Amino acid sequence: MFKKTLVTALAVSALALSACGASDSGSGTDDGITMGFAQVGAESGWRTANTKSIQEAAETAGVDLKFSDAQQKQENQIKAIRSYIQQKVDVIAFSPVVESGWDTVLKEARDADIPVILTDRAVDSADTSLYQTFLGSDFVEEGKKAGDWLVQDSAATEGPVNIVELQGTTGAAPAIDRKEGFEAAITADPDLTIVQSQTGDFTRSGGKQVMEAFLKNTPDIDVVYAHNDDMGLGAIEAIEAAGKVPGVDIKIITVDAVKDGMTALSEGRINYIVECNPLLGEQLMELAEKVVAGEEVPERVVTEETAFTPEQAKEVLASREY
Ligand code: GYE
Repeated sequence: MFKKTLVTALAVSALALSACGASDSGSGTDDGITMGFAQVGAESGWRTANTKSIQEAAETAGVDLKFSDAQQKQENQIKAIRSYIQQKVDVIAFSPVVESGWDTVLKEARDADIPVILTDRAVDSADTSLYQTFLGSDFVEEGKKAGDWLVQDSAATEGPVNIVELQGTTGAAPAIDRKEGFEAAITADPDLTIVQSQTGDFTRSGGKQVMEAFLKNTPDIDVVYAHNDDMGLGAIEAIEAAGKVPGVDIKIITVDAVKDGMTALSEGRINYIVECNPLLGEQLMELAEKVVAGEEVPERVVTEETAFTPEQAKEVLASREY
């Protein structure tokens, strides 16, 4: 805690210096802060909604946002963060594409007295003083909710239930944690087995391709567990092309609850969706302003989420924002 306060105190003096620099160069607003945001990419409906939320919230809060899209490559994110350090932004926020390999660049930010906020995805750095706070979902809990639903849904079924898993990006926190939570939950029923598990990189085309291969090489698939809606939607295309009925012949569980996913759920083509909230913009701007002002912030801010059945999807679909 003390360390964090010290770091932010230093950041405030850096702000005073960089504010002079900013007015000299004519960039930035007079009293607003400058944020460098290194986004993962544009891989999914979730990501599109997340980017929009961050851009809109920055505008509302008067935050001068420098935004970059890393196209799901860690090296691009590291480059973006280094350029924000060079530009002497007031705060850096980013959603790390994978968990590992951030210590060097985070130390560079700390040496430059620029505070860092993690949003959406976590890093696995042992030194948690490298960032001020982490705003995002509990992905283990999401995986657990998905598994708990399947345990309940399969309770009446006799015999083995063969699950294929479409994992998110290899090494990404939501892929690691959603797998872990799901696996823990399904141990409650020994009939439930993951018979295949591969990454579809959180994209629709990735989900489709991997599902096509699963359908060819794996007999008797009962359930698809996809780490996001987009991969589940890709799997639906593959299942239909193979002459099977998604949601009936093969049950589908996904995570996110974006509009396309919720539409498929309301039609019974997906059976259950665990919600993951992408609308993090407003909370991020609030945290950024506090961090730059040297105020204390919680080390972890967890997003509140629910889950949906087809009936519930029908009720909320019309009012779904994203
Ligand atoms: O579930 C997926 C996206 O990190 C929570 O990334 C996010 C995940 C989200 O590509 O759709």
